Amino acid sequence: MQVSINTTRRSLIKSAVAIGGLAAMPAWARGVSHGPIRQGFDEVSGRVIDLAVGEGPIAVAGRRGHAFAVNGSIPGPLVRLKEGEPVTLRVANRLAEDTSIHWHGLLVPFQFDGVPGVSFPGIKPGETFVYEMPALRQAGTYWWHSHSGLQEQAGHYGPLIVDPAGPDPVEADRDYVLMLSEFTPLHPHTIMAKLKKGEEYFNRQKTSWTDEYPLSGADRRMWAGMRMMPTDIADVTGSTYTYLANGHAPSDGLEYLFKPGERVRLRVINGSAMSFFNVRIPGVRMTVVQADGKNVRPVEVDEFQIGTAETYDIVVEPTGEAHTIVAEAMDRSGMAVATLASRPGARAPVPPLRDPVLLTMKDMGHGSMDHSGMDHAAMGHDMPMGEMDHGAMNMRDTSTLPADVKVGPGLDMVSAEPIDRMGDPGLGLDKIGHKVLTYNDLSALEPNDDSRSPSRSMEIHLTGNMERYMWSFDGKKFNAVADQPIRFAFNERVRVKLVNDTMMAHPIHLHGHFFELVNGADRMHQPQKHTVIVQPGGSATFDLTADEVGDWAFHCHLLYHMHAGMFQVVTVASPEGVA
Ligand SMILES: [Cu+2]
Repeated sequence: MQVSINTTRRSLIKSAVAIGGLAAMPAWARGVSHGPIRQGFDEVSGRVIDLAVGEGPIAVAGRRGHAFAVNGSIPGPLVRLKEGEPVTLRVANRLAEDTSIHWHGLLVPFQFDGVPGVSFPGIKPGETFVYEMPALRQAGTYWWHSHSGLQEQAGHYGPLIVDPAGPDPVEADRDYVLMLSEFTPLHPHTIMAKLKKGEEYFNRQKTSWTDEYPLSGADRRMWAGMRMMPTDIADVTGSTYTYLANGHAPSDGLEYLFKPGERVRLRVINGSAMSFFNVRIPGVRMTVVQADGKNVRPVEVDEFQIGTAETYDIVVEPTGEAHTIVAEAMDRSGMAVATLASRPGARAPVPPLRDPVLLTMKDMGHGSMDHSGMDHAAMGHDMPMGEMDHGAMNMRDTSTLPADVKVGPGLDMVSAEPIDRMGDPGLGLDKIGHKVLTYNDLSALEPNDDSRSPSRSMEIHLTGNMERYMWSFDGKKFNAVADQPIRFAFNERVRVKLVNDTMMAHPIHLHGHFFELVNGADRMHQPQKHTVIVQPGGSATFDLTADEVGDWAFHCHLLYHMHAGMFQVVTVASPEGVA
């Protein structure tokens, strides 16, 4: 299995699309094929692009399932667009249910953002919806996916690249996409039902009295006393997921060819429904050059964690015969694998999964009293954990919450001391012994265009009740009928602080905009992102210029969290005098 998206082939495909047009419409586009779904993707480009959403059987690493696919493959085709050019995307629905496509990270008129119930009614079975995009105002690596129900988990997603109008500041000899995702033979609604019954359903790394985790008896009593689990890292795990690289299981042997000395650009897209990945290429340093589609000042790292819906572009200069690209699920329950190969079939060793991750006091909102291992001396005492009075540690002191947070069954934890965790490399990576990317390493390559300081600040709490699998913002589960949107005046500049009152990391995504991480970079170089991970028990802050008029989704990108209610609508009012 080889990938070779080289320039020659790309231009061939382009011309084929341009010449062939609709006359050569393949079977899937006519809606007649319900044959097996292919793994891996083709490329589509041009001024008019046709996409068809269908369904069919799929087999991944010997396991069979039923899946949704766009243009007959999972992931769906790489949509390749050009900055400065308009594009028409026609999406035909060949399913028996409604569908949609959201263009993740693209700045588009809100009626083409593709969120049913927020920006358009959705696409009915048999219908074709035409997205008319005006000249694109950006370049970079993005992706697209269904925003209808749980379709994304079933295969409805694909990569999207916008090539820059001018020269690309990132120079590379090879340009590849690495889209990470998951396959499960389970129906997404089955997963949702199991999570509702018990959030720990998929966790096969639970602590027990006979496990080998480095926990003392006192640690264990403390966690038990709180009725919480220090291994509660991911809701859905490798016990049901096969982790995919461009739709391929590790055993498929996905390959990226290179010649030693070449600069290889890898566009890493986390297109998963529920998984964070730790990405590394043992023996090869990676230079991060883009985050969420925006160029950043190059940062050299050995590893980075990528949250659901984030993208990172990296450049590597491999020298060996072969190097393994490892995308390990954050909870270490499995990995997606690919190979940088100097000749077809060349392989490097695949490292074993590292030890499972344990949550710490920091992840429970006690940022200033991290008891996990090493920090006792720094706290000015070396008292063993068991002697501290954890019974007195109130996990649900609601007195510190702002008045607009609803206190009820939807909220089982409040972060007592939520510290800013944007300097955090991500769960399990703080003592790894090599350089791991953090948000604080990122700065914008080009200066930002809004130099104003924010005129208003707001705080939004990420809330949940793990036991009941309830997820929300500010304790209020989203309800399309009753909800009051978050309102911004046109062109208003707001500083938004997200406080995580849960023990899970949430990747929070705002549609239609980029926001700037408040990460210590000078204001003109705060990195722009469309998705930000808020670490457990901690906070993350961004500045937003609300200059895209319309109604926009704002949600956790963990699919089942969004589905359970961690979702809100952001409304940006029209400028005065404009309808
Ligand atoms: Cu979430």
